[in-house]
Amino acid sequence: MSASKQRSSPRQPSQFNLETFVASSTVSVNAALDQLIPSEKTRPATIHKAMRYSLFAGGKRMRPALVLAAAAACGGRVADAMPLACAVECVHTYSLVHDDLPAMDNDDYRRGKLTNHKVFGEGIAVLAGDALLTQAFEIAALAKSWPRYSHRDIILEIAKASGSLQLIAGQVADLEGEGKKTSAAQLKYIHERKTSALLCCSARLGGMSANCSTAQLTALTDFGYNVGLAFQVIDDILDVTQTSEKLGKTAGKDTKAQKATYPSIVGLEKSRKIAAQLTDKAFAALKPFKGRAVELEALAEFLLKRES
Ligand code: GRG
Repeated sequence: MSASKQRSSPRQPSQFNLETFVASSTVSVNAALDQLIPSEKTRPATIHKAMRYSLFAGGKRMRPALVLAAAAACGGRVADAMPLACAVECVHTYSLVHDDLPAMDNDDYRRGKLTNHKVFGEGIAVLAGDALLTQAFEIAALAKSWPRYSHRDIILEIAKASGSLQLIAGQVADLEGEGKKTSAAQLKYIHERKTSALLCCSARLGGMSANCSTAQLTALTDFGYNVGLAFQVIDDILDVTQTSEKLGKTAGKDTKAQKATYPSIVGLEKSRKIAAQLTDKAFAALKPFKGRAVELEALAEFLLKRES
């Protein structure tokens, strides 16, 4: 059966409820993050307030959900995956805090709230981002080890996804491309790094936390890459089709900043088609799990259909 056929077949509601999975994983991730991040009263209080402000601003927690879903697909335990789910959310939140700075995207709203620098000032926002990134590595370093994957493997995984060849590379290309003519290939390069790398890393970390086999890790990489790219294509579409209220951030910013996006290069309809095709590929990648990756399948479908 083709992946698109699989996707269009209705799922039994009793089989798996994604809403319940995401809601309960969000509650557990929030509780774990609350334990892991120094309290607002810990000196210097300002930095911990700023870190917590953005971390608990109401993000969708999609990367942690991916970590936990990938762990579940590999038969892992939530407790073993949780530190890594928290680590990726710290990296993600750092990237948003820095991306919103006047020197980058210069945005006033994120997750429906004023951006970090609007509340704490630019200096503290830079430091809050730095501290969140550093916190991710501390969390991973303090996590318990796994037989097949060492702390070195885990730390490398996070470092590579957030480093100058992936997340930062995507941001650099994005900054340098503003106002210039961008080809579809260049745009794919940006999206692969700026967005897909951390989503792919999330899926891989979930598998690694469950001591997954090499074949499972390959499947999760393929899944994460395609879901990650689809995520950004959808993000581009939402930027031009949704309101700021719905998105919790300024809508239409990409067009205003003359940023290349999938809709601006290939149009809205083709963009939707590309996102669906990437989701099909993500589904196909899950074949080795023989139907046991229900959480990942449901997440991929949800991400394709999301409206914010
Ligand atoms: C500053 C190093 C550095 C990198 C910035 C993440 C990023 C790169 C820029 C933010 C803007 C953007 C469009 C990023 C692409 C990834 C993306 C769509 C982020 C938003 O993720 P969501 O929708 O956000 O999961 P929430 O708030 O729900 O967590």
